[in-house]
Amino acid sequence: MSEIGPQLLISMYETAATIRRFEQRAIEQYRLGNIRGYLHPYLGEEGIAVGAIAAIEADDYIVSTHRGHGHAIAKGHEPKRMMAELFGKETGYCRGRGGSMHVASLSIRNLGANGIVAGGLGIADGAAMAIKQRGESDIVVAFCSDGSSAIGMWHESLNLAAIWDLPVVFVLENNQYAVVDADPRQRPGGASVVPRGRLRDAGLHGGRQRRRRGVWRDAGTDPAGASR
Ligand SMILES: Cc1ncc(C[n+]2csc(CCOP(=O)(O)OP(=O)(O)O)c2C)c(N)n1
Ligand SMILES: [Mg+2]
Repeated sequence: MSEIGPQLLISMYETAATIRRFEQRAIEQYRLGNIRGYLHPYLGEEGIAVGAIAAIEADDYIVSTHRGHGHAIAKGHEPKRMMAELFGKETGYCRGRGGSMHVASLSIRNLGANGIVAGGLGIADGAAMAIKQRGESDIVVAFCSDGSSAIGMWHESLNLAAIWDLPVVFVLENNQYAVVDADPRQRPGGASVVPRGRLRDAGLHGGRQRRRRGVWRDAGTDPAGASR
């Protein structure tokens, strides 16, 4: 993908609007008591999943978070089957066994949402290592949260991805809160997570790397230029 034309923009908007509508409906049904367990909506964060996933190919992988409905829909999950999963139905993506926090589909190359904060990141590194060992050109996009940056798995995964030169891109979704802790309370001196989570040369090489970098810049989300 070299440029973002009107057609792509429209389809990205449609996907974002679908996620928004899905979440509004899920919240409504949760409040009615029709969805059991926890529900972590992606309301307001739609643009991150849509933008990041528009920049990759269908055969690339994603790893999601505890707030994963938007990632899944942006990657190609059907909203109806997603909702069936939330309702615990057999017709859901994981036959209703996963629910809101464990939606996954290998055929869509979504390696799964995860109830453990930062838990998906080790899986992302593992998948990226497999891709590298098989000599394939796919990449893994690993979504993570600001709260996850205080967890050991986050540090280990970014470090291993860097020293093993793995084809994984970490996308940190900083909504500035981890449960009740606002961003400045999460780190000493309120240090921003951006410099620590800055995308390094994440094992992408040649034209593919340049192409993807171009997309990040076009989308205005180039982490090297990001600031808070
Ligand atoms: C390892 C671990 N510790 C604690 C929790 C409980 N918990 C659920 S969500 C969350 C943090 C949420 O904040 P953040 O990671 O920034 O994600 P957000 O909900 O803001 O998207 C925590 C601590 C958990 N799920 N996993
Ligand atoms: Mg947060």
